Amino acid sequence: MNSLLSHIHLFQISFLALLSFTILLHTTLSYTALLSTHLHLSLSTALCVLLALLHRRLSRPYPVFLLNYSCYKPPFHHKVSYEIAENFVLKNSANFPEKSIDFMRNIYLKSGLGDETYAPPFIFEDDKNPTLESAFQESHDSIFTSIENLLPKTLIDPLRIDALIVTSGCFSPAPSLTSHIVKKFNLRHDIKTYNLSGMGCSSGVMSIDLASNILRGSHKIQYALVVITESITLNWYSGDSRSMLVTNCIFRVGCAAAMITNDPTRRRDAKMELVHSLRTHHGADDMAYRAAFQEEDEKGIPGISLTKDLVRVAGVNLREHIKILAPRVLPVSQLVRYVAAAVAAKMSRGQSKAAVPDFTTAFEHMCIHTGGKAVIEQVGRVLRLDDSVTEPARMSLHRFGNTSSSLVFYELAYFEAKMRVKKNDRMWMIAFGTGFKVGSLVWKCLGDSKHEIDNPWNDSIFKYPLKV
Ligand SMILES: *[C@@H]1O[C@H](CO)[C@@H](O)[C@H](O)[C@H]1NC(C)=O
Ligand SMILES: *[C@@H]1O[C@H](CO)[C@@H](O)[C@H](O)[C@H]1NC(C)=O
Ligand SMILES: *[C@@H]1O[C@H](CO)[C@@H](O)[C@H](O)[C@H]1NC(C)=O
Ligand SMILES: CC(=O)N[C@H]1CO[C@H](CO)[C@@H](O)[C@@H]1O
Repeated sequence: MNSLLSHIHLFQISFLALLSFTILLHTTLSYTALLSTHLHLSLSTALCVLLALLHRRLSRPYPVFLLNYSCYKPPFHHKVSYEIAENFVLKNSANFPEKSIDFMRNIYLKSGLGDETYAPPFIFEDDKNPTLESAFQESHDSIFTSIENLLPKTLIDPLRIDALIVTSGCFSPAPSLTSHIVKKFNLRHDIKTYNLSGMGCSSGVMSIDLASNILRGSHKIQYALVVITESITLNWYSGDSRSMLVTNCIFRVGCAAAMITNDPTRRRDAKMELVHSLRTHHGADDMAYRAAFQEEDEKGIPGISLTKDLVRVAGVNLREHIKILAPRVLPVSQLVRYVAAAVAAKMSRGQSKAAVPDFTTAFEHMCIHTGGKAVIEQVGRVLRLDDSVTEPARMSLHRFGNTSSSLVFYELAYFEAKMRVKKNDRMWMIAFGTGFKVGSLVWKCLGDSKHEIDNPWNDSIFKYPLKV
């Protein structure tokens, strides 16, 4: 960092020195030797151009790398099958109507979740009460373990972390989760911390975008630790309103930690470089705003209600989002075809199908939001992707459930466990969140995937992909 600083200072000083030297040279010489003026003029112009080029290179935004990441895998005994979940519901609510149980069973069986997803710790305790203490236990287990696993992989001392970003959608205690991490890992007292809450499932993508914004413009901040989690303990819904019961069926425990850096010398040992990021917000529209909402049911029991519009909202807003993203990522030939098709669709006044760019020409791999089966299917429909492209999303849903904002990293781990990543491959992470938000990250892979012992899929990858 210091060397970079002095580099820039040295450069500015030499720039000024050279500039004054050329002006001086130019003026004195033009008096004495009129004939050679031309020569000096072109000499000084060349020098200025050279310096301007150098200046542009040095003042260019820094590159942003994903150095390494880790995904939390809860202990083996926290796995839940449908039987365990149902058993829990029955014990907890003695007079739960039979039809609500049937409804949940139905949702669960159609949800695409397997029998190995992980439930929060309180489910396995004797009194089964979602207390604040058990919410802390869930967050601490997942956050601390992810960071402990990540640090040795990045080979950096925790004291070198300059910024810490934590995102947890629904659980926002005081002091914040960032403080819990600073305390636990004894981080520096001048660390910049950001805790993001209430941003839903897309906040994993949003927090990487935030990290990149901080890192691109600063030589003072070099390493940003990003922790992406959700605590579902206090979101466990105990009433019997249908739109809220859905959440118990699909929300599961998960957490990811990522180390992001702008140090160009780490390119060699980084996993990926961030090429683009895009966030769009559709909250001005009523239906989009209400699609997933935390509220109380008729009996005053709080929960997150998912409306029937959710899937449609995801589709409509995805279309808006890709209109902005496509020109930035598509190869020219595909872009031309897309524009031509869009014009044709417009001219035919809805007679022919809406134009959809073929994103498989822009990306080798896609980590598609695994919020739920219907959402994955909707993305596949809107982008006209075949099942092989949505496979990682469907398999992540089956193995880990809806882990909210961290889900795109479980998918990245799937690609790696399957050894599918090759150097220079392009990877797209796309996520949706309450609000309603759509977020994209576009990465360039810097190396081939290799066997990693702590990949969260390490004990189950051989079972996947499952046949539908
Ligand atoms: C990331 O961590 C793993 C260990 O889990 C290590 O094998 C790998 O070399 C690290 N870096 C990259 C770029 O994969
Ligand atoms: C997935 O879970 C998150 C919260 O953990 C929720 O906001 C989101 O609506 C869920 N996705 C779907 C499609 O249900
Ligand atoms: C899988 O990774 C975990 C750490 O996340 C490790 O404890 C375990 O030994 C690994 N298992 C295998 C089979 O590699
Ligand atoms: C932006 C944001 O979510 N800030 C939160 C950080 O943490 C404190 C304490 O937990 C909250 O009160 C803030 O709302």
